[in-house]
Amino acid sequence: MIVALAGGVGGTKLVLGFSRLLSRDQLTVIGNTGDDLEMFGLRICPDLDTIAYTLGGQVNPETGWGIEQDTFACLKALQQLGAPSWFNLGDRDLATHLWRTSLLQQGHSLTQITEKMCQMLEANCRLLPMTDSYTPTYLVTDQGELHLQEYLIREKCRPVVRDLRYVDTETAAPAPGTSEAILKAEGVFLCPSNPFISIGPILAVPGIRELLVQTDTPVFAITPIVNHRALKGPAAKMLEELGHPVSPVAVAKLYQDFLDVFVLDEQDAQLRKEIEALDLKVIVTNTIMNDDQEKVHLAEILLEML
Ligand code: FO1
Repeated sequence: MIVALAGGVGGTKLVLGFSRLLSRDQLTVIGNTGDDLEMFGLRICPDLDTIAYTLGGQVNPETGWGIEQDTFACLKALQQLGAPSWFNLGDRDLATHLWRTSLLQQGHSLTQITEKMCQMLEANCRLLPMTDSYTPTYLVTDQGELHLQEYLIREKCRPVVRDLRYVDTETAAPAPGTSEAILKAEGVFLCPSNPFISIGPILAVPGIRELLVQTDTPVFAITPIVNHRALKGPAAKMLEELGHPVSPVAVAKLYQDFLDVFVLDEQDAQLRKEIEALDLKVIVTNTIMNDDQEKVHLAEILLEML
């Protein structure tokens, strides 16, 4: 059994690779819920949905999030009413948020709802939210404090990021099953996701980082930075604005206290020695996953190395 820590679209590529090689019982995914937002009274969990839609074969292949061939009639009607419409909620996607919110209101936990969703969508993994609590990520920027989705979508990542706040994580507990999964795992993989907004919120849940430090299980991180650029999203911009070099070495340092193996892209092979000097093992391979075959291939290499 392996555990993958994953954020949104980038991390889900590797999760899909693992899911094609392993059975549901062999793959536990701990998903970031720091991206979650509450809008129109609905609880929206973009990263959990991205993973479930992708593994269930429903995801919009053009965006990597949302549902394939979804329509936006509700969004257009909201626009007409002058309601906020910067977050593109599709009609079918809205069904997920309606269903999830009503179950939460009836007292079901996010863990239970996510398990049911994966079962109904036939998503081949055990998907656990990092916590059952609502712990949204806020960014302290030159334009004030913004919810992560406001920064990503409404403000198109333009504000300068000064700091991050993982709101209410101090009192949150890891979701049931997460700690046991990490302790039982033969390997833990940090997917190639943004270290600040995708992996950072998971590590901020009290107990998760500590477990990774304590466990003898090998912990791998796959680089989200290749050739000075982020594979997806604002990771490079954030590294720079938060005072780090835009380099896989900076990402390795963020995880150094618990990491065993860093997976570097072959385009950055010259950085191997610098990362080995952090007392980490280094694997150099092609980490760019342009199609499903490459996703499965990287997953295969990682499982072989394990
Ligand atoms: N990403 C966008 O770039 N624009 C959107 O309007 C948008 C809406 C959206 C709705 C539901 C959902 O599950 C995801 C959505 N995403 C959208 C993706 C999401 O903002 C991010 O990719 C993740 O939160 C980052 O992991």
